[in-house]
Amino acid sequence: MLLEAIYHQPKSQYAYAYDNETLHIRVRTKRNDMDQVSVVWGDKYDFVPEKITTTKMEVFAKDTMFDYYQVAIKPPFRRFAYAFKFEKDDRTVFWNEVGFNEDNLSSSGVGMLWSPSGMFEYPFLNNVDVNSPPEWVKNAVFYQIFPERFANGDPSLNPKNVQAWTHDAVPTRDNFFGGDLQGVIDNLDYLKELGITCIYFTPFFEAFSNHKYDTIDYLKVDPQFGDNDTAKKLVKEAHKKGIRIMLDAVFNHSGYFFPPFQDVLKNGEKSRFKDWFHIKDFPVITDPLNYDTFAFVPEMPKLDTEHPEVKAYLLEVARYWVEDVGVDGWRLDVANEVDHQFWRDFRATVKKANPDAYILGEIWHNSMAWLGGDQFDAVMNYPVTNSIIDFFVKDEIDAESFMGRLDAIEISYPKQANEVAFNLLDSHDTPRLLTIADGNKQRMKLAALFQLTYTGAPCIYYGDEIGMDGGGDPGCRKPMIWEEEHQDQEMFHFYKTLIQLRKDHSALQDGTFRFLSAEKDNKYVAFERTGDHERFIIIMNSSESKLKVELADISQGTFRDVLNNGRYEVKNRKISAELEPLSSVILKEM
Ligand code: ARE
Repeated sequence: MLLEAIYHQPKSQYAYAYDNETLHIRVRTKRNDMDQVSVVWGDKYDFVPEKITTTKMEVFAKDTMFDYYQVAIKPPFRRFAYAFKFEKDDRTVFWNEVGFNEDNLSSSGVGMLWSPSGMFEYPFLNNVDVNSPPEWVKNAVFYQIFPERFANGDPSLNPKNVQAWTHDAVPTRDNFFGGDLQGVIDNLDYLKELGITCIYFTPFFEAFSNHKYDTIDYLKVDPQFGDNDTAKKLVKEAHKKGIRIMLDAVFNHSGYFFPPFQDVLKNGEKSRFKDWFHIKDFPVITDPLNYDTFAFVPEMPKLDTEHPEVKAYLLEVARYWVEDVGVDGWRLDVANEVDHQFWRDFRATVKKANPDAYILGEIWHNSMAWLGGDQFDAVMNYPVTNSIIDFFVKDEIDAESFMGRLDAIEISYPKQANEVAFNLLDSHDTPRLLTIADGNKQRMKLAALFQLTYTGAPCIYYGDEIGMDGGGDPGCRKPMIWEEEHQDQEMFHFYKTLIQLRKDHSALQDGTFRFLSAEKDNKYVAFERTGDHERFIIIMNSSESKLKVELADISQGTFRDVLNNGRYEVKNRKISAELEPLSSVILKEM
């Protein structure tokens, strides 16, 4: 037993409330080190040996170095004092807040050295502290739209010098193509046919650039896209078709032409808005920059979200779009550079307007500091994006590392945050998936198939479903291709089929996920997804060779290949399959 590898932290992703009565307790050990791990627990106000319970834990995640054990417990009085019990061969070790203990144990594991004061503790499960993301997100399939580039439904709004909307148009940092909100309304049936259930819009508020991340007026739709009535119509029409709407909140910074910033430029220290930003000295100059900005972009002055007026203004913006216009969620731009207290108040405001609204932070790194229940429901899951791409698309890691990376992400967050994680493969900030795959559509499909059968809410970047390509910003922002002869219809059919499969089976949405095979040096993985009455086994061959695979330790059952209709039997707890290079089988228990 390697005691040094053991880790647990009370009141963290290792000990949290999953719902109003259930606590999840997790502990880390060295990989393959223990025969058994348990939680030994009791009520802190009635901590007597007869009332101590021992509950076995199960391994729920592994990486190359560690096993992670988890158990769900419903303590009768919603509070709980606990220790861990580790067993290997003849050795038993207990661990509580005081330390490791092998001596002086009674048979229940509660010896003289054990008192509630030495135990780990979950003091009380208060409902308001439970991280409870909206249920609908577990079943959602998102679709990201960059409004300037999806469809032009109202040419009368076209900006000057609009470029021709052709399949080979080239986006630059500052050209315009005339996309607008009416264009989205006109194509809701297309999106419905694809099967998506929520649109994530990058910003559509009044701004100067084509991407609109440099806001001028947060309460107004950009005149190139329509007006607030168009936005209301869009929300109404989308809702009628069962499609929700999420907007982009760019609250870290405003745009250069935001009137308060213009006032500061004009009136300097005398401006009543001088404290709305982080200005180091006056007059304000851009070279060298003497105010804080997003990155080093002068057009994006950083807002002081601690300032009461700024805060009140932005919270009203958050409320307005949710309550008065009816949008269903906010994606928060540069979320990790805005103060935590702002986000706590933002959450209170948004959830008051609509308790079911989804709050999604744009954070590319570990985000536990925002996912404790008081700030965001989820984050854009770029660490998952990168793992999927490195394994299926770039062929840079083996199956064991792939599993290790995904499981390490899973253990980083409470289960409810993973269930509504925003799993994207590309976006307006990255090259398109097909381009990352160097045009290899089989590899692109492997990545998409994994995304659409994995835990968390998948998001498709507009146009991927018809085989669009494009490099990093601005290459990934081409106008959507609408001419059918230039669309990859087979790709559309692939996405549509998988989206429908996911929507038809809750096991693929919030069912349990478990790797069945992810071995060192292998280029294939197998995993199981189980729900209340359903079980799927999915095998994915990410190598350029044919694969013959036999999975062991599978409980009895007969399976059907849902995409190709073959029949598979479990014999002697084994199931075998043969796969073509770069292909997958999705087996559903019959
Ligand atoms: C423009 C040009 C770029 C140029 C840049 C800087 O297009 O080619 O490099 O200016 O001069 C928006 C526009 C961009 C625009 C940018 C600045 O969409 O086109 O770029 O404004 O005007 C980090 C942040 C993350 C941020 C990314 C871009 O953490 O929040 O950088 N993403 C959001 C939006 C963007 C948006 C902005 C922020 C600004 O999604 O679209 O840009 O409002 C690593 C790091 C991450 C880093 C990531 C990407 O993984 O760990 O922290 O994200 O790379 O760089």
